[in-house]
Amino acid sequence: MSPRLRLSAANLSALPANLARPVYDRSALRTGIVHLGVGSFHRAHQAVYTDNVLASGDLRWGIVGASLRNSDARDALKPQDYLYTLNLRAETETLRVIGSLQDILVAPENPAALIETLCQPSVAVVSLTVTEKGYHYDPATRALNEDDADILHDLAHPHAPRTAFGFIAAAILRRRRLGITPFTVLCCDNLPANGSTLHGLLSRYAQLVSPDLGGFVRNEIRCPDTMVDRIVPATTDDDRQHLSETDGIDDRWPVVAEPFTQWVIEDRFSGARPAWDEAGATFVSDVAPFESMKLRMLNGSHSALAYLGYLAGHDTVAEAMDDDALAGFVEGLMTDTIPTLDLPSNIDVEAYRSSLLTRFRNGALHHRTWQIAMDGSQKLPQRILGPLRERLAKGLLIERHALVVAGWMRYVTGIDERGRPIDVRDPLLNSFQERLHGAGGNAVRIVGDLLDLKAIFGDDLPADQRFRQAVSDALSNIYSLGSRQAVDRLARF
Ligand code: CS2
Repeated sequence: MSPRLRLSAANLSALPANLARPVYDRSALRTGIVHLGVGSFHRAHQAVYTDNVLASGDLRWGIVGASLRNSDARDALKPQDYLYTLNLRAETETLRVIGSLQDILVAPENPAALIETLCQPSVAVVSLTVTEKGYHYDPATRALNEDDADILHDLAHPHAPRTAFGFIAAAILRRRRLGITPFTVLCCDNLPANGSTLHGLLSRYAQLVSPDLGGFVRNEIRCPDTMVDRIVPATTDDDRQHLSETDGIDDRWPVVAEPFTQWVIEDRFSGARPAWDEAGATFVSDVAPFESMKLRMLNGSHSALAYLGYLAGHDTVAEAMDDDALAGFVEGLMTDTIPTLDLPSNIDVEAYRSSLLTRFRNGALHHRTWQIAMDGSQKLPQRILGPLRERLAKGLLIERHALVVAGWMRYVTGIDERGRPIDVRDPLLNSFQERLHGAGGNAVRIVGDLLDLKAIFGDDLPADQRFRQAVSDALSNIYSLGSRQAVDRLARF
């Protein structure tokens, strides 16, 4: 085995030959993109498309990342000059060092530095992967949560904000005063109609800063819609060790992902943009059909595998897919979802469904059901309740979607089927705990208590008797039969 090398700019040329690496002059990069939320997904997706653009010779698009919460990414990546390894795994494995990330700013340490970087005239795109909860909105109505402590903080402290909205609004205001052209704001999170949702929220936030800024954001700032896709499990110590032992590379934060990647972007930018289309992305005039197909088919199935799979004792998506009951259920759930979609033209939806099943079976990825189960209150509305509403309106059966809702309810009770605690992570956790106090395993009571959460279910679903009944029956089955048996009954019908 070759001696171990610490990943860094100085060591790039000494890396093993099987590793692809940046072929461009990183010291000549300009900063064209500021990205908020430099987690693993961004580093396995947009940063890779951008690395391809840089490799084609257009050096205007270096990325400065910003962490809005903690310094972990900066601390891990700074000593290695922000280089990291992308490890794509399926039957085989490929390794590539990505060079598009130039710097990471830690916003809480120095908010002014982030605002200043956002105001550099070379910055034409501000992109975001801050996860669903980073939008501080009500998923059922898509309205800004104006009572949210962080939003109130930012309105009171515009020069030292905490949220993406606070930073972006401060930069838009300052650029406007300085006569610098506005940037495009690009949402890369799994929100429904993600660009227009972001545009509505940002406009509302700006309106609360001042009516003048509100009008400017509404009329002048563009937020194209995007559909982003690549399965990227959280990096583990085993992944680091594997890279070190197998390839001799010490990388403090490699990213492990599946080979598949897709990015569909609405071509509606204010100024210049990277030629991501020449780097594998697709530009279209309407992203909506791609986005709802992906959110409902892929992410909806993921959430089903997460709650029902976790309860059935499966640690990863691939393990859950090895269980015939769950695999059959998810296939059926997708069959039920298809009639709710307004499909992109030229899409073979059956082929799309079987490609998703194959991707979920990728045993080389350790994608934990617990990871996907996180923040369910922010995910269920677009993934499961959207298609469920449409099936209700069409008079179609809703049993499978209702079982996913019941699985989520069972999961957020915080105790698994063997009586062990579940580490539930969700911004509404306190609300769940208050509501469920003393509910025990009483399915009707749990359903009643949780359906009152209007931010998730809106006003319509709790008032719908078919929905209420289907979820109560499904939860009773989970309690009486166990989730695996409850799933098995609906796997194929
Ligand atoms: C997953 C997504 O964690 C989750 O909620 O469903 O991160 C999923 O892996 C990606 O959207 C795939 O593109």
